[in-house]
Amino acid sequence: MDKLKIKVVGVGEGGAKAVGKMIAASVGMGKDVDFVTIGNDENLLLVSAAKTNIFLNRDSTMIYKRITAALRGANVVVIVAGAGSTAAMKALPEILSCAKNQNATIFAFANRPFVLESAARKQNAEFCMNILHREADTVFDVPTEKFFVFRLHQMQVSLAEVFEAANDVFAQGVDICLDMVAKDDSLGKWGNAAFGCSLGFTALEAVKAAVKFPLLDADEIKRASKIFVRLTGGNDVPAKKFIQDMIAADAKLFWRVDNAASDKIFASVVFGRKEV
Ligand SMILES: Nc1nc2c(ncn2[C@@H]2O[C@H](COP(=O)(O)OP(=O)(O)OP(=O)(O)O)[C@@H](O)[C@H]2O)c(=O)[nH]1
Ligand SMILES: [Mg+2]
Repeated sequence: MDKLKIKVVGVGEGGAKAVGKMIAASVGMGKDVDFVTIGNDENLLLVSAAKTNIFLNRDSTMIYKRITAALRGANVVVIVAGAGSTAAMKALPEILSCAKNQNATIFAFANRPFVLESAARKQNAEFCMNILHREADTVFDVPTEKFFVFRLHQMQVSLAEVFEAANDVFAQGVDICLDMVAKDDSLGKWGNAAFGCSLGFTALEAVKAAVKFPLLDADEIKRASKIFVRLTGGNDVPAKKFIQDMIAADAKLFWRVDNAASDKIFASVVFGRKEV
């Protein structure tokens, strides 16, 4: 197959900020990736480094046209959004229908509102998560509370800092997924999924820490039906044995080792959960 054409779409303020982080971190380097943001805040879109920025306060025919033009030709569409946002309410149905119409594989990274957010946001999130689970091939559905742990070293943590952590973590997740689909585009269907990553001095140490990543439940690895592991170098034999010993007998393991000039090994794992 020809090189995959990938579109990463940040929806709302959160999605746009996560996309900004990805661009700054060169996520998707060497791949055919375009970044798109879609939102209500024109000022935020004005400072965006994404290739296309779509303002939502227009008539809906115009919005659909612009989304269609932005996603044209994509084999893979990756959506990043705060699921409680009005932007997601408005844009997600359009993005999903447009991506489906061109048979793109759809990934979504979405966070649910924090417990103290409004009932309206929680309602938005219910709607948005439902359509994502129904229409996307892979959904990383994360309660915002889970991101607190990334700022635990701070004395006081504001919600803005927790969102900032969410954006960092999602940027990392998108990076992993872009490698996952680049390896084999049939890897695109992971259902209700979760991911983790970590540095280690050895590949074994790195994978052990990655499977304990705070977004993962304790027994996630045992429940997974598909597992993708990416390592940057190291002796991967002990790491592979560790993973193989943990996963279910009928689970499918995809393994990838890249070379990187660093003393430390970086491990990333993605789990496709078994339906229970
Ligand atoms: N990942 C992430 N989520 C965020 C961020 N800021 C807010 N959220 C979540 O997303 C929802 C709010 O959406 P925003 O990202 O602010 O989107 P918006 O386009 O400003 O839409 P509205 O705020 O609803 O008008 C909230 O329910 C939060 O849980 C962020 O920076 N990153
Ligand atoms: Mg907002």
